[in-house]
Amino acid sequence: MRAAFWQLRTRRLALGRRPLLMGVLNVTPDSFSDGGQFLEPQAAVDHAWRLAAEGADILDIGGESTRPYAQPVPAQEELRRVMPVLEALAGRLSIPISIDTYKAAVARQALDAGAEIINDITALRGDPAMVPLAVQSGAAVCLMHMQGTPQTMQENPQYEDVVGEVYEFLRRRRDAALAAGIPLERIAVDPGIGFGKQLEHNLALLQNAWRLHALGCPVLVGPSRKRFIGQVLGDSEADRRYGTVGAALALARQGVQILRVHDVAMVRQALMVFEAAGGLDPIPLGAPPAGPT
Ligand code: HH2
Repeated sequence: MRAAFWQLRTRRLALGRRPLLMGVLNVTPDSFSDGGQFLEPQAAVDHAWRLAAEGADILDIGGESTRPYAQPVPAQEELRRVMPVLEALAGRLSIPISIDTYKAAVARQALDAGAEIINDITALRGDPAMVPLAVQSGAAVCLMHMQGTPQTMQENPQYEDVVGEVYEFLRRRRDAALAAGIPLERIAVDPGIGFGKQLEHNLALLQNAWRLHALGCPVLVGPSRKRFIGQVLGDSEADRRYGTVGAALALARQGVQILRVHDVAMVRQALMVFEAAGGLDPIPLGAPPAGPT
């Protein structure tokens, strides 16, 4: 059931026991945790190299913040932000590049410049030209769940059964992608932590991420530095990198194949030690310690 690889445009990513890391590069003035830090193309390019050196397996480049209440950015502006960075990296960086956009005009130019993955927070619903582009280009796609839009999603989001509803949504979006001609092996699914969810919804999705393996696609989750961490701690000012590590370990234990994170070195170190210390092994609860009989 658990997908063992993700087919990208020109290569295949093997998905083992330990999750791969998708490093986040936000070329925006207003992203919630790192807005403005990498708006200068050279700062963004430098950060991309740093993420790769820290062990990122994928680089996810975005030119529009989708934090709650963020205003949409015209495609021209998004392109102006991301293309110089993509052009400086493509063909040089050895790890595959993903473009975090729901606009086909942005994805098209990014793919032309060498990107391999369309990371679409609208699960290919945001722009009618996105599905044909994904089919024709052979790009891999990440389909993410969101209730509402970034402008409305945090206005009292409601679910009867958040895990079941997110699963059903991703199943329907997967089936729509398949029907349009995107092969299963190119599709990843993502429960969309923080996108139209309250604390209880985010926690239920984190606890039940393993259920998404039944969709037959790699599972990608983005808990990095998100608000639920401060809510768990009861401290909105806390340094959320540590909580991100906690979420990453919980997701690794459930076999989640890809984690989208800002702090690649920190999460990678935690995952490597977690694996070495048996954190990914089944726990033989109740078994007596081995010893002389
Ligand atoms: N989260 C964000 C953006 N893109 N893509 C996927 N597939 N999954 C996510 O959870 C996800 C995502 C939001 O985080 P960030 O990019 O750091 O912030 P902003 O949208 O403010 O740029």
